[in-house]
Amino acid sequence: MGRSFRFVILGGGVSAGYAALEFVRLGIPAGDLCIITDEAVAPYERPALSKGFLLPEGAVRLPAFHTCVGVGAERLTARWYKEHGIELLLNTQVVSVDLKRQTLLTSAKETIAYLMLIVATGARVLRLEEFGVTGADARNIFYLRNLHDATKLVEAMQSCSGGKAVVIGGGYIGMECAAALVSNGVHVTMVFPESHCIARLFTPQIATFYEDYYTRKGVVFVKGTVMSTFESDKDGKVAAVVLKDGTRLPADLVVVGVGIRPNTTLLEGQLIMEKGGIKVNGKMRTSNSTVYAVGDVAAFPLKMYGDVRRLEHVDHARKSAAHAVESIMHPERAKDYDYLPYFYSRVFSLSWQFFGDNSGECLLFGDLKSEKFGAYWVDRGRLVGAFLEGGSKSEYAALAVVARKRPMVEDVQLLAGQGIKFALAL
Ligand code: FAD
Ligand code: NAD
Ligand code: ISD
Repeated sequence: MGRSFRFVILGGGVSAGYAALEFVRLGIPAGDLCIITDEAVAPYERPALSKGFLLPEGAVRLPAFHTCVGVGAERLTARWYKEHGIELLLNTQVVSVDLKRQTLLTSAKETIAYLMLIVATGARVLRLEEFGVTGADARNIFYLRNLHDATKLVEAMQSCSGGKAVVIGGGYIGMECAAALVSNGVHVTMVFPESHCIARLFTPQIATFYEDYYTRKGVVFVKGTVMSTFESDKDGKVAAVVLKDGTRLPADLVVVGVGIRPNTTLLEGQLIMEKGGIKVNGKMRTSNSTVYAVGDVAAFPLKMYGDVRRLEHVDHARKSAAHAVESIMHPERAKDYDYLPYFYSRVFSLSWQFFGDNSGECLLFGDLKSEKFGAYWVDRGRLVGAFLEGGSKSEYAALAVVARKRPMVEDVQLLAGQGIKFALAL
């Protein structure tokens, strides 16, 4: 039998870092907490990997972006964990979990026992092979989920200046990596099946603004189609992307962002699952009372909208982690998680934030030409979601307030006319 801890966090990403900080804030004794991660470094702010990390100049590198600098809190380096008596097991994969025995087995063949487990395993990238694409084992095809991926992408980008990249996928990774590639002097073609980018959130009108901006930066969009094959050269390096209709796009490198799958495999058959993730209650507790789940992997009750969701964004990872720790440490005072969805992105000199829900009718406001515009979503007479490009700190704060309040809207045209002033006046 190996070691035993009061609390174990399975996974060492964003949620793990914010959970560790909360445990320390709430005063756990040294020796109580163990974090097990298959990554080589202490938890870091994953969003930096597709933004500051990929910049051609002044790029951020660890230790600068360890959690929890993303919210302006302490920077938790490996030393911080040591100083607080937290066992941080790096380069260690958990290969099985036995919820009945309350033990985990690691790739180092150590059995670790826990009283309380927090599952913070995040997600893995979907690979093109899973869509039936052939030739995907060629060199210079990159995915982006962790520091290792980002490091390889930076090396390839730097040796490819003036060359051609094809970006597969028009979601967050696709759009942020395309911007980084352009900034690094690489010519970019984007290929995705939808009729517009960031289809999970953007309306066609919002997407047109970003696509036009990218087009002016030289990006070529190939929409409404998917790829079928990669061609490689005699050295096994990717040479071209071949689309379903036979179009051949020459490529020196390819970046793929076609979505993720939550890392639930170790818990399947042991915990109740929902929406592709681990079902939790308002305390982030799973169907087993000694197990909590947080971040990308958790399907949680979204109190504001009365439904269950799984969110793949950093703000929820941070807050759900802190909430689980609060629930574990102070069950008597813990309330149900009452989350306001918050997403954002930054590309080139653009920056947007969104709060709430993108359901119902979308009303655009502001001036797209001046790069300062926004949108409200109105569902069954209520303002439920708010988006703003190029806002100030106080304007974004006002968006959060309006999305939380969900005021009734009598005249949608008046609301669109008022624009950001409506949120600021609340
Ligand atoms: P993760 O941060 O992915 O952490 C999971 C950890 O568990 C990883 O370290 C993983 O290696 C480890 N792990 C998994 N299985 C095991 C195992 N069996 N044994 C040991 N360790 C294991 N969201 C935003 O809102 N805004 C952004 O700008 C943004 N940018 C992003 C940029 C990139 C490149 C990526 C990949 C994501 C971005 N996100 C962004 C999403 C955000 O980072 C995630 O929602 C967040 O990281 C989820 O936190 P998590 O702790 O659930 O998972
Ligand atoms: P995503 O869900 O944002 O986008 C997936 C995209 O894959 C879709 O938009 C679609 O265009 C594309 N796609 C699906 N099937 C395809 C196919 N067969 N061929 C080509 N394209 C196909 O996922 P992502 O962009 O891969 O991002 C991965 C994760 O990282 C997500 O959880 C995302 O939320 C997170 N992330 C978030 C941010 C942010 O919030 N700013 C930034 C980066 C990453
Ligand atoms: O939320 C974030 C984000 O977008 C980043 O780039 O956290 C990181 C840090 O701010 C990086 O230092």
